[in-house]
Amino acid sequence: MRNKSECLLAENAIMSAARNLIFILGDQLTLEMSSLDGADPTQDIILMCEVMEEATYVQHHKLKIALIFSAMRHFANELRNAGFTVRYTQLDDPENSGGFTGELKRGVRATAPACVIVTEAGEWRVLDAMKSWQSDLGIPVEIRTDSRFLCSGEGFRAWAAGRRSLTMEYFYRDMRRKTGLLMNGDKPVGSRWNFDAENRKPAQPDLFRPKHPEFRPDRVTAEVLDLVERSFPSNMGSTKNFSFAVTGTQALDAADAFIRDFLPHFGETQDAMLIEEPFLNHALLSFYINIGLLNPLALCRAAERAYFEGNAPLNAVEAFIRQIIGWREYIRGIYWLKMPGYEKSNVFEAHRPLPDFFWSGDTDMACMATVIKQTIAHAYAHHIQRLMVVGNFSMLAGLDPHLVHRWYLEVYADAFEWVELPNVIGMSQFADGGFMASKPYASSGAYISRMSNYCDGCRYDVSKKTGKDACPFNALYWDFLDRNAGTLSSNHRLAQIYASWHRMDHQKKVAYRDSAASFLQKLDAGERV
Ligand code: FAD
Ligand code: DLZ
Ligand code: SF4
Repeated sequence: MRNKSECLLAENAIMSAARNLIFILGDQLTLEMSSLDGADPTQDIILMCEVMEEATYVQHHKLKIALIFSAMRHFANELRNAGFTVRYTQLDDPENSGGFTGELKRGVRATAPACVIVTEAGEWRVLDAMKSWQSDLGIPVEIRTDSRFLCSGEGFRAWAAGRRSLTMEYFYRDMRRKTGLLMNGDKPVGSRWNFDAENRKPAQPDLFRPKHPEFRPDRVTAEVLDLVERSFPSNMGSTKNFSFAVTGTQALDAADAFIRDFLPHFGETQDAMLIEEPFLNHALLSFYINIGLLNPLALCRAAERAYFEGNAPLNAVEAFIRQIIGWREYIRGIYWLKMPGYEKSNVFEAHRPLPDFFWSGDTDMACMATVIKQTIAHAYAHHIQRLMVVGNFSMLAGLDPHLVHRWYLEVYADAFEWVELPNVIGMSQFADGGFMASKPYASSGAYISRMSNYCDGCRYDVSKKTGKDACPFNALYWDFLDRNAGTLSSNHRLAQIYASWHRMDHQKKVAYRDSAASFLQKLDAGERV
């Protein structure tokens, strides 16, 4: 790997091939990409490719592949309109080598550049491959930092060094200071850093809640949808109702709609779940932010403006900004701190395979059925659905965290390993033993009942603790704590819960254990649960 100045020197030395080949990946779709800094449309060439290696490293949801390919093709057109020459390989191109390295080699052979320029990949797997490109190709390869993030991998490592615990809240405050977002000098606007005490209420169905914007496929998208249906017929979902934004302009329209119609209520319904309203006041913007169609900092500035102009309350705006400059950046920091190897974390030694209903939603548990069916339909579920329904069930039932991670990477359109893996392994499965979260996000059915209307129509009874009609989350919750007491009972945040378990009548404990065992037996036998 060479640095920028070495690359320019190499370029000057080989005057006959002074052009650079700029390689843009499918989640780097913005003219602001660092790989394009200083690019010269009159001589540099852009390389983009749809490759089977990326499309099959997990069996991605059809909508996810379609979004990425369509956004890539639209971005290639945007680059052409800006005067660049784009070498674009489509998936079904007979010459397609099937992988990033192969396509880069073909691109170098065809264009004889002085230098290859890329922005660092978001995923460890791809960055690792990038590091061998220079020796593979025999020409300089310049890997630039991804300037879309506020905190680099090294920056996070420095922040984490010497801390006993990596509390997100402190990291977030540093990001507030760094960006000046919602700051009055060195003090937070409203004199508090965090307004979550005013957030997180249950919600009622609201016929008058505005609809999230939908974008009709154009000709470019229609071709991609056809390609995806032909090439990945057995992947999850259908492209029939594809309505994602696929250009930066459309994504900005989606962001404007969010800030106008949903941001004012964002905080208060952040944890709520309703059968009839899968999206509530969530942003539905992660897919666009993660592939480069929206700039995260610009989005936060737009949300901040809504507060200062009196269009959204502080509790909502602060919560939204915290998700992006706090959680999103923190999660990425954890990824680079812990990779490689983080994906193998399994502190509870859980080895149960995922039940078939994870791919169909065919289960009597109304909460799981709702979230999984919604995931199949939209390649989307909001945070609490991912964390407290599917994630919670997976951890309580002892599903293998590595398989859980692969499922999340497959099914959500916003899933890229750098953001998905710490959310699953660290936050939702506690598989890293508490490196990231101070206690497991485990709950019985009571939490789901309080925050949703799922239990109303469920065949299980959330108020029953044990027995075949009782909500399975109830017995699984205590059984999880009991079977993992060796790992968890010394956690001071769980002290009261373990004290309740120890005080519990022996017969009651046996009933919980038996109920959990018979549920898990049915699960293992592939019976309907
Ligand atoms: P909103 O709820 O409206 O939040 C606004 C924005 O904040 C999001 O667009 C996102 O950019 C950011 N954000 C919020 N929470 C997080 C978080 N924990 N980590 C990172 N960014 C966050 N997010 C992904 O982008 N990709 C994933 O693959 C992913 N997998 C997840 C898996 C699990 C088990 C959990 C618990 C969370 C996961 N998240 C993931 C985080 C979060 O659930 C999604 O970012 C969010 O649901 C996206 O929907 P939204 O745009 O409507 O977000
Ligand atoms: C997710 C994805 C898929 C499905 N396909 C492609 C592709 O064909 N070409 C491409 O450039 N990118 C794709 N991506 C996104 C990449 O997986 C992502 O850019 C890397 O994982 C970054 O680390
Ligand atoms: Fe889910 Fe239990 Fe409620 Fe049914 S009763 S929806 S299984 S929490």
